[in-house]
Amino acid sequence: MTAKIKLYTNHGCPWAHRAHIALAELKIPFEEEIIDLSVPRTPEYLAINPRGLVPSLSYNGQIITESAIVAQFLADAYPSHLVPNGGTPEAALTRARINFFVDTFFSKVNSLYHKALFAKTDEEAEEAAAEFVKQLEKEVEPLLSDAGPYFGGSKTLTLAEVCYHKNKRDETLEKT
Ligand SMILES: N[C@@H](CCC(=O)N[C@@H](CS)C(=O)NCC(=O)O)C(=O)O
Repeated sequence: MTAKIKLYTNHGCPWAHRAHIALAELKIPFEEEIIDLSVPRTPEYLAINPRGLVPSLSYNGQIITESAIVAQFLADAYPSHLVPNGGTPEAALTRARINFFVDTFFSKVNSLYHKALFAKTDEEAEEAAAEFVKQLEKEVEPLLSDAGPYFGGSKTLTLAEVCYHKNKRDETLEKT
C-alpha cells in the first residue's frame, strides 16, 4: 500500500529544501501544506511540531521533524542511489562519510559564510570571507578529494548533496 505522506513546509526555507530534494529525487508522491512563518504557528501546527519549525513530515500519520532526520528517514525508507542501505561495513562507511561531511560543513564553516553575507561593513565582510575560505580549505576540501561529479565519486546525487545544497539562509526567509 502506498504510504500517505504530507510535508509541512515553506518554499523559502532552505532546511525544508532538503526534504523537497529527497522527495523529488526518490520520486515519492506527497501532499504539502505551506506553513506561514510570518505569523505565530497555529495550535494545530504546534501539535504536529511543538518547535514550530518547518519542515515536518507526516508518514502514515507518524510525524518526523528536523530536516536532516527527515531526509535520512526518506533515504532509509526508500532504498535508492542516494545512500547505500545499512547492513554491510561498506554501506556503514559511506553513510559515516556523508554524515561527517554534512556535520563538518554546518559545524565548521556555515556560520562564517553567513557572517560574511550579513556583515555590516566591507572590512567585516572581507575578514569573514577570508576566514570562511580558510576553514573551507582546511576542513571541507579534504573531504571532497574524490567528489566528481557527486560526493564520494558517485555518478548520481547522494544524501550529501540533499543535505548540503543549502546555500543561502537570508533574513527575508523569516518573513516568508
Ligand atoms: N534544525 C531545523 C531548522 C529548521 C528551521 O529553522 N526552519 C525555519 C525556516 S527556514 C523555521 O521554521 N522558522 C520558524 C521560526 O523560527 O519560528 C531543521 O533542520 O529542520
